[in-house]
Amino acid sequence: MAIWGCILGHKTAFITGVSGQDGAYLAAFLCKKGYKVHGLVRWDSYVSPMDGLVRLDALGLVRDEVTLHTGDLTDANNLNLLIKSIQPDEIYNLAALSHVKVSFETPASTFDINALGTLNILESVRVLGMEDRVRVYQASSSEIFGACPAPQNEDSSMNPCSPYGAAKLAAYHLARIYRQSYGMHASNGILFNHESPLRGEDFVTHKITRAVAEIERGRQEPLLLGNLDSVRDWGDARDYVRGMWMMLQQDAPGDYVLATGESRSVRDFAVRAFAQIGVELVWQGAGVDEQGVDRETGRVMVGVDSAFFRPLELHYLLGDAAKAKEALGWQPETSFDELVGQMLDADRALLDGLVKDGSDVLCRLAG
Ligand code: G4F
Repeated sequence: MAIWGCILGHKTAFITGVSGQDGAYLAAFLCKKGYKVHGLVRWDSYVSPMDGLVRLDALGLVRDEVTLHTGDLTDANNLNLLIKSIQPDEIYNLAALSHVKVSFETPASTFDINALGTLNILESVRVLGMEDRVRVYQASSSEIFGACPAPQNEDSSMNPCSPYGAAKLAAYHLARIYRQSYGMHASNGILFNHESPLRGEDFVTHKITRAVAEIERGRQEPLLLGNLDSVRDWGDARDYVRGMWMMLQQDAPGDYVLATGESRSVRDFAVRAFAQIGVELVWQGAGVDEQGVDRETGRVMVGVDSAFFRPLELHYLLGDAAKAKEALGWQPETSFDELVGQMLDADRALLDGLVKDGSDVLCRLAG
């Protein structure tokens, strides 16, 4: 019989990818719940400020409360030893190469980390004989749906359009196979895009809010984007980490879509962000010559650069999270406008030097 005897507040969680947006928010969330949190970080997280531990720092005490372990998802032996010594009740596998465009440039390492890395976690739990006592959350992605017509839910067909999506689909199936073969409590969270002030600036939402804050402060160059017509279902990362936890509190494992059920184009996102600094964008031209212009002054604020196009684009994502709402009682709490406003405010505060590294603002926003 499974040993779920830990009193809530004394559970131990192991988070891979703890230095990323979701990892940092999840660590903060679990610490607040009284969990003992261990996190896996790559060695270079300690030396590179951009990819490093800034997010944990930004969430205040989290970094002190989290026990960090150096490791790598592709090193099975390392994972084995860590899981054996940590003896987690819950494992959240969030580590991944998460940038879809980059996955076209580094498809092999994307597969190593996103697919083989997941297999290494599942195998560690199995060979250690811990399948009855450990619950595993696998960070799946709406990218697995690819070209499937919207809205997408757990029963939709899966036709990924990128090496990233294909690797995430392999990982999704592995979690299901280990669940069915070995009775493992392994759940897939099929998350649609989720953003926050901690989002990396190479993702389109933060790239936009950062540029808008800079333009508000005198930057002259326009913001250059790729496909303006891409449609995404953008939610708030803080809502989504709560959903991850909820999945692992269920008696039985399962697969759940987390999404807002609202979709907007990249163009819409830019319009909304510029509106917050009093700029009304109007669009002129087409294709790579399209420009977003300030209606009042005629100044070009947004341009298109084909360098940001992908070899194959996933055009339309819109999630149907009815199952998560029904079975988990989960629902998103932050509206789209609040999300855009919070991201912009965090960028403003950082640029104004009100905070050294955004910590104060980010801390307030950690929720
Ligand atoms: O912000 P993005 O890079 O996110 P993308 O590719 O949708 O992936 C994110 O969400 C997935 C969940 O669906 C996660 F699994 C994944 O790990 C990641 O978190 O791009 C969003 C859209 C794309 O269609 C892209 O082509 O924005 C378009 N876009 C237009 N201009 C751009 C840009 N994307 C980026 N990154 N940079 C641009 O300049």
